[in-house]
Amino acid sequence: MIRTFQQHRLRESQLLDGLWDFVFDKDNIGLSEEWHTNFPSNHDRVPVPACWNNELGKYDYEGVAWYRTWITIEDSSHLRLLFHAVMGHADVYWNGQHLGYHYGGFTPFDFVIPNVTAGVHELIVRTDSTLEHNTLPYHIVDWFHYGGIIRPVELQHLPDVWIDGMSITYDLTGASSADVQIRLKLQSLSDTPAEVPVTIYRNHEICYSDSAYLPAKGNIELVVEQNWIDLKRWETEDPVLYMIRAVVGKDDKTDRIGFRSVETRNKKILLNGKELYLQGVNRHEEHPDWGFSFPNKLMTKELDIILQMGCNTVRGSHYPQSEYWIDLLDEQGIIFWSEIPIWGAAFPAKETDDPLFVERAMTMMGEMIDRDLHHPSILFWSVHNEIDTRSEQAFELSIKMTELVKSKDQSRLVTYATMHPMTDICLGLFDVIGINYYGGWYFGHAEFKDMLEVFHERCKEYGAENTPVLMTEFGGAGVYGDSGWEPRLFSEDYQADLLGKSLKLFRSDPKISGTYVWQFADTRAQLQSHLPHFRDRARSFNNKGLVNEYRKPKLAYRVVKGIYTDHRDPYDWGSTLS
Ligand code: ADA
Repeated sequence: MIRTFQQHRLRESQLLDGLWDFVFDKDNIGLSEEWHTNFPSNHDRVPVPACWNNELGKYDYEGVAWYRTWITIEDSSHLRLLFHAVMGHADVYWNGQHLGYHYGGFTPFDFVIPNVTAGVHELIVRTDSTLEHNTLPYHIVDWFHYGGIIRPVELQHLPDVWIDGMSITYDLTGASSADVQIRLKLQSLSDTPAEVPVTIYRNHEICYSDSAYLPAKGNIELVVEQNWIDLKRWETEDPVLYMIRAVVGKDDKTDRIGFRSVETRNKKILLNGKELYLQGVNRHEEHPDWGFSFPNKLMTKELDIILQMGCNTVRGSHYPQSEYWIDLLDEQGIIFWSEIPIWGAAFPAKETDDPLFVERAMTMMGEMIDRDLHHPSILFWSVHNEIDTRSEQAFELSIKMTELVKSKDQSRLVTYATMHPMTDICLGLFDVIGINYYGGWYFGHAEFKDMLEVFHERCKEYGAENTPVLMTEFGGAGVYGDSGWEPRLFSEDYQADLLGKSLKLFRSDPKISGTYVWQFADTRAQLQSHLPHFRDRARSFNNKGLVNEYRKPKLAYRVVKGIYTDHRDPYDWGSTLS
């Protein structure tokens, strides 16, 4: 399942899961016509959705690969192919005809094919996972960037008039009331004009009923505005959700929303007017056996482990995560930080304004917001991580990105994570500032205090004295199972000790509103033979996880849990500092 609930009851939809024909194209010689008529006979078969790098013999391949499958259609109909995520460059061919191209990795794209005849049809997808200086992420990056069709491909049968989009926004007008705007994008594939009934349900009760007129092969936007009363807010301890279902002629679509406000005041983040202290972890959606194709079943267990640790928030580092995962967070009242893969520790300022890179970044950001607009758990849209925010180029990019976000969604906070807290020139541009700092790992632990002092002063200089601050990354590596009596670097003991000390320090600073430990689980790192940048990644993993890659707890997990489940006021920690 893509979501934790059913999105269509009338629209027929099928997941194209299974084994697809597959071949690497190492020299990039493939031509569409050739592969259509003559797909190499020595091809392999791989599962979809999946990452090829999790299959034997394909561990380290980055580059072009071709996929093919066959689709049998019983009765002529209009089809919609919805790709939930394909890594990197994707070209899609239907019976040899190029349907289109998408660049990205974690966001969906679709194609509508009208009047498909009954019979067997060929679907070919060319993918290219190559990372370069203007891809997202940049080619030097501290995680393994798997290739493939990583999330499901959905085949939908569309009626003549179909719902191309439903967006729901609201303005709260009181504690339990809101002005709600529902926008339906309707498309007609018919040669004749059509009048169709439109019904909208809120939790199974009809709240709107009328009809809509669509010109032949045309589209319209239907806007329904209503005042809703007796609403319950989405709160972390009581995350009330509302199902909204539109039925238009023979088509339908269901989505889910929650009502809540978020704002900042005097360095605090307020949810429904109440101050939040955030206790979180950074989560890569990655596993040694599934790569980025993280199975739903494991997500529920992962969330249970995170909840048991006392977290009330997760940062989706460093790319748009599965809709299923965000649905689980909506249901559990867990706050989510969502971002796109602009990962910059090694990303030079001069590359940040490459027009193609900027265009790709803006597109991915826009697609992420469009996809996830309705999730109440998302409070933060983050536009970049650790780029050179001392530079003019990063300043310009930040302005472009924040403007884009605000033009699409004003109901959330715009943020980023800086690795230059003492020299950053972008501090004044955001609603919330995230700091990534590795005191006790890449430099001494004592440097945290000095850094925070300088940073707080600098915030005043940049007009950010009231901007909330989150420690978005800190930590150190601990290799699972390596424990002893002495806190050696890379031992579980060192990592646990470092995280305990760091959390206590941050909780004694009233100007910090929360923490995200780097990181929840160990993650596969880039191949060291391939990129020499991450030579300290023992086992070819980033070992800073609280649990290992198979989600087994390290000592640090128990230490963080002890702090996150302590019911004292988070700021009342000064006396416990050692
Ligand atoms: C950075 C980065 C993370 C990770 C971390 C580390 O802050 O954002 O993705 O690479 O450093 O482990 O050094």
